[in-house]
Amino acid sequence: MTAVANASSSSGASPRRVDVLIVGGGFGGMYAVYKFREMGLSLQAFEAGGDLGGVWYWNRYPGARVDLPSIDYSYSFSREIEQEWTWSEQYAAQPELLRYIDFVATRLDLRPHFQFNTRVENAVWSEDRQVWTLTTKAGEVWEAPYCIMATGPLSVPKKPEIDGLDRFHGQTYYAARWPHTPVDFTGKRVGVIGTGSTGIQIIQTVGREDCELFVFQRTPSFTMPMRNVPLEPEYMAEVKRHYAGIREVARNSPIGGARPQSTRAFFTVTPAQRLSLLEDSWKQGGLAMLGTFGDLMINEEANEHVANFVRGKIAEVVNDPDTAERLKPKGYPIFARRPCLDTEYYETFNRPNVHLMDCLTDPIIEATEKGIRTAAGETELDILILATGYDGLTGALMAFDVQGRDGRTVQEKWKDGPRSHLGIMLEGFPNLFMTTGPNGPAALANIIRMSENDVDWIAAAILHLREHGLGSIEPTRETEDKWMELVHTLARPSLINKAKTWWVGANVEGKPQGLTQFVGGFMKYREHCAAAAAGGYAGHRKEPLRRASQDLAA
Ligand code: NA7
Repeated sequence: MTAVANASSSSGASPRRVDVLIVGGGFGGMYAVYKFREMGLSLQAFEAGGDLGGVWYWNRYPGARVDLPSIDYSYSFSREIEQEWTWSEQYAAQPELLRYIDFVATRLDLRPHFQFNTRVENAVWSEDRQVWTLTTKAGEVWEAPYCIMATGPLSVPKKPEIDGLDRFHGQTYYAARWPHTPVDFTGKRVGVIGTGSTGIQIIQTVGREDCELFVFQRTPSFTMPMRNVPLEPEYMAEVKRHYAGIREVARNSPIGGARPQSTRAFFTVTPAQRLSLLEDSWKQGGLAMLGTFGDLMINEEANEHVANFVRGKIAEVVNDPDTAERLKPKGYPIFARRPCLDTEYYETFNRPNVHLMDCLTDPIIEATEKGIRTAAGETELDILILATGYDGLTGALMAFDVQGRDGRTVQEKWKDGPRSHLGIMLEGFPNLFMTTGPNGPAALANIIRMSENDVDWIAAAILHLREHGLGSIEPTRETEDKWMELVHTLARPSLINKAKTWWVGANVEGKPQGLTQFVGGFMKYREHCAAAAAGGYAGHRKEPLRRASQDLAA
C-alpha cells in the first residue's frame, strides 16, 4: 500500500510516503494513530515534545490537575483500557494523567508510530498529486494523501507581553514549559503572574510551601471548590460495571461529561429555593453550579445573582476584607471565563506568607534584574512563575506554514478570525483534518470525548474516499459559510462574549476577536457532525482519485 514517492522536495530530501500523517501526540493524536492503524492505513506521527501527552507532557507545574472528573476525562473507545485502568482520584493530578497516557500508549503500542522531539514546520498540498507534503525542522520530508492536525487548542503558550523578562536574574519558569525536575521554593521569594486555572493551581500549592509568595493578579477568576476525593475500590468497581452507560450520558450531554444539567430558569424558583440550590452546588463542588440553572449564560441578571453568591463565599473565607474585595471578580459574567476549580485557593490568602498584588490598581510596568516593578514599587523575587495562558484554539496551526489549494495559507484564510466546517475541515485545504479545532466546541467540552468524535468522523470520511475511488474532500465555501453562520448565531446571545479571554481571542494582542466556539453543546455538535457525513458528504467538494496519486499509492 505504501510506496516511496519520486517527487523532489524543496530541501532536496527524498519524501517518505504513507497514507496518513498526524501532527501531535496528545489525546487526539494518540487516538488517531490507533484508529488509522486499525483501519489498515500506514501512518507516521510527529510530536514536538519528548514523549506523548500533549499539554500534560509540558504542564508539570506544582498542583497541575485536570478539572473534569477523571472518569469522564479518559478514553471510551477501548473496553479493555476502561476495565484495566483504575483512577485513584476524582480529579487526577498531572503525574497520574501521564501514567494513564503511558498505560494507553504501552497497551496499544502507539509509541513506535511517533517521531518525538520533531517539529513539523510546513505542510503543503499538491493538487496534481493529491498529497500533503510535510517538512520537519530537521529537513525530513513526508507525503500522504491525508493529514491530521491534532495540534490541540492549548499548545502554544502566549507571549506574556511584559517588558524586561530576560533581564530578571532569578529563575523564570513558564507553567506551560515546566522543567522535569522539582523546583525548590524553600526560603525563596516567589512571584506568580496570572490567576487563571493554571495560576490558581500553582498559587494554592506553592502558597503552602515555606516561601514568600507574591500573586500578581490582573483579572480575578471565579473559582469553585473542586472537592477532590480519592476513588475507593468499590466505587471504581461500580463505575467499571457501568462505563457503557456513563459514556452514553457523556456523549449526549452539553459538555461531554456525566454532569447533571438542569433546564430550569433561574427566576422560575423562589429566592429561598435558588439560594438552597446554589448552596447545594457549592457543597457538591466541581462544576455543579453551572448545571443548576439552564439560563445562566444568556440571562445577565440571573448570572449576576450567581456571581454575587460566589463573591459572598469569597468574603466568608478571606479574613482580610480588602484582600477579599480584590479577589472578587467584577465586570464580567460568571462562567464567561473558564470556571476554575480549586482546593482552598481563597484560604491561601489567609496565610501570612501569601501576598496579593493587585495589578488592576497597580499594573506591572516591567520585569527588572531583581523582580517585578509596578507603579507602587519593585518586588524583589528569587523565582518568577508565568502562568499567563495560551494563544488558544488557532495558535498551533497559525504557528507553522500550512498551504492549501493554490498556495493559500491558513494565515490568509484566518486573517479575520478562524473559519472552518465543524472545527474539523477547511474549505480550500483538501484532506486536511483538525481534531478539536476552532469553531467546534473545543473550549467548552471534554477534549477527550471531542477528540474521539473528531477522529471517528475523519476516519469515516477517509473510508468514504477510499471506498468510492475519491482523491480528496473538503467542505464547499457554502457549507463552511453555513456552519460559521450557525456558530455566530448561537454565540451572539451568549454572555461569554462579555469577558476578555482566550475563548474570544482577547488575551493575545492583535488577534481577531470573537467567540468562534460552537456553543450549542457537545450532543448537538455530534448531530451536526453526523448530518455533515450524511448523503455521501453532500456539501463537500470531492475530487476523483487522479492517476498520479494512484501510481504513488500503488
Ligand atoms: P488563562 O485562563 O488565559 O489565564 C492567564 C492569566 O494570566 C490571566 O489571569 C491573565 O490576566 C494573566 N496574564 C496574562 N498576561 C498578563 C500580563 N501581561 N500581566 C498580568 N497578567 C497577565 O490561562 P490558564 O493557563 O490559566 O488557563 C488556560 C486554560 O487551561 C483554562 O481555561 C482551562 O481550560 C485549562 P488577564 O485575564 O489577561 O487580565
